[in-house]
Amino acid sequence: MKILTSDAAEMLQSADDILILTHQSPDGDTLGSGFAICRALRRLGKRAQVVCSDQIPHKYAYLWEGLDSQQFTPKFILAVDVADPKLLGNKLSVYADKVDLCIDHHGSNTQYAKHLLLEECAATCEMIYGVIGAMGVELDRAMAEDLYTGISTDTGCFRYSNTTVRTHLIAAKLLGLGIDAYAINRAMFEIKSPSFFALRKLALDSMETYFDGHCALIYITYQNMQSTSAQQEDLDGLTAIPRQMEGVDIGVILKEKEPGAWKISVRTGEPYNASALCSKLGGGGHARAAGCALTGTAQQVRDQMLPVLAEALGVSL
Ligand SMILES: [Mn+2]
Repeated sequence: MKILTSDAAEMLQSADDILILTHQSPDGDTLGSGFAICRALRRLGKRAQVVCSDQIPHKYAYLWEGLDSQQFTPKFILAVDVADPKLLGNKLSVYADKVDLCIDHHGSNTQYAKHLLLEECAATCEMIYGVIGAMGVELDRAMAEDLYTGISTDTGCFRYSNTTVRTHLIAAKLLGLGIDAYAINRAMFEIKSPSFFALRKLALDSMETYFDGHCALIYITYQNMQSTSAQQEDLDGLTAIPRQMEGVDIGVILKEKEPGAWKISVRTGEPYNASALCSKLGGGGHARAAGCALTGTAQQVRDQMLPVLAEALGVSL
């Protein structure tokens, strides 16, 4: 059932022993939302704890600074920024049909929770800002850092088209609480591990262009991942690279997940349909971003891709 911000605030005010679920492969928005609301609930004297199926990357550690871990049997289950119970991941899947309240900004939310607070805005943290206010809790600097992190990361540092007047107004309020936005944005967007650079170097070296530069391919082999000790987060932004080169209409990333098993990600510019292209290889997705799975050596996989790419561009191989 869909509810309003004031209803969500009332529900949380009368709840106790609140378990806060975040989505797998956690990002700044799910974590910022979770820890901000956790701090607000604890301020009201309640027990509350944020949990995640996956290990949280250490760059987010400041989000829960000063929050100790609490053990209790949950009486109320809150999910934040989780559009689909599948996104809870393995460890939290036991709560899939037990969520009392979900606060989320994805239009694709599957309405799995008993109560749903849904607004299509830039970040769940924008909504949490409203819920904390409606609960009558005064924001402190730590909550402001959590909320700013989610808003900044989900808007690509206020660059994406989801950024609205309200996004900036909330961010301005948070800055007014004395947070160090420069340090947050540097930690979220600039600092990368040595593995990230090692992997990126190999990825750029592997780049190939086809069809008069209208198509670019990048390979990340299983061996590349092993030799650079790269983690999932070190792949950040790689799928965008081929399309960043001037003149490229179709960008392809070929990532070897296990020896001989490849995950292909395709990014296209208008009018090329990535989903239609990938469906010819057994995959699918969205008009501008889609994917498929192929097997073989790098060369064999490329040889399966090229005719489909040529057809999509309307050129001969
Ligand atoms: Mn989000």
